[in-house]
Parts: sequence; structure tokens; C-alpha cells
Amino acid sequence: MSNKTFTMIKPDAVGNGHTGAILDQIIKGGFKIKAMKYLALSKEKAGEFYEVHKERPFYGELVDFMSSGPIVAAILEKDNAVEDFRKLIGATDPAKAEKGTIRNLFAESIGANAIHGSDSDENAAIESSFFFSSLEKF
Ligand code: 3AN
Repeated sequence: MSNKTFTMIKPDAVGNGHTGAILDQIIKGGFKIKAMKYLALSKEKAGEFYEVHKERPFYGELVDFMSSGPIVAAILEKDNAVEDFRKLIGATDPAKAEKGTIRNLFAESIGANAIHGSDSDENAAIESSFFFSSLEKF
């Protein structure tokens, strides 16, 4: 699955009306949308998705934030997708994100940082299957 990655446009960016502009950046960045959903995560589901961060001090805040409003979840395709998408979105902390990256343009803080991108091929596959069944991936 090295040509695929998984993303979520987070509640801050959706709530601030940036969904269209972010999808535009993703498409202009050369990514094809292979699956997409507009939905809200329950606290329980957000907790499950971020289980790997359970021991981190910001886990509770992260789960509250990610279940605070609707998100857009998508599977994206491009050569070298995981690495290229991390470049397109910029550093976790928007203050450190390179100019022109999605987090530089649209993120508010390290917590409310507009967008998620998988950090490995393995996690891209796990995260994609968390949201999409085989019938929903194209
Ligand atoms: P990334 O999303 O860039 O891979 P991770 O995996 O380190 O970053 O963190 C997962 C998510 O947890 C981030 N997208 C961010 O929303 C949140 N997060 C990370 N560090 C902090 C922090 N220090 N305070 C609050 N939230 C954080």
C-alpha cells in the first residue's frame, strides 16, 4: 500500500469552512481521492483511533477535540504517498510548519492542527480500514 495514505480534515478546519480549500491543495498536490466520508467521531471512536497515544499527556484533549465536530476522512493515492503527504501538510506544530503547507495555512495550534496524515504505510492501511470497508475503497 506504499502509494496510499489516509487523511482526516479535523473539526477545527471543517468548522472554519476550510474543507474545500484543503481538498483543493490535496488535489493540486497530485493526490487522487480513492475514498471519502463526512462524519462525526464519537468520543469512544476517537479514543479507539488514537489508542497509540493513550499514554501521552494530551490524549484526553485530543479525543475531546477530535469528537467535537464533523470531520472529512479520505484515502489518497500518489507515488510515495505517505512521505509526500506529510510534506504537503507540514509539521505537527503549525508554528513550525513550512510556509505554504496545509498546517501553515489553516491550523490554529498543535492540538487543533487542521489535518491528519498517516506516518507509515502500515498505519495508512490500518487507519483506512478503521473508516472504510472494502466496498467503499476505489
Ligand atoms: P502528527 O499528526 O503530525 O503525526 P502526532 O502523531 O505526534 O502528530 O500526534 C497526533 C496528534 O496529536 C496531532 N495531530 C495533534 O493533533 C495531537 N498532538 C500532538 N502533540 C500534541 C501536544 N503537544 N498537545 C496537544 N495535542 C498534540
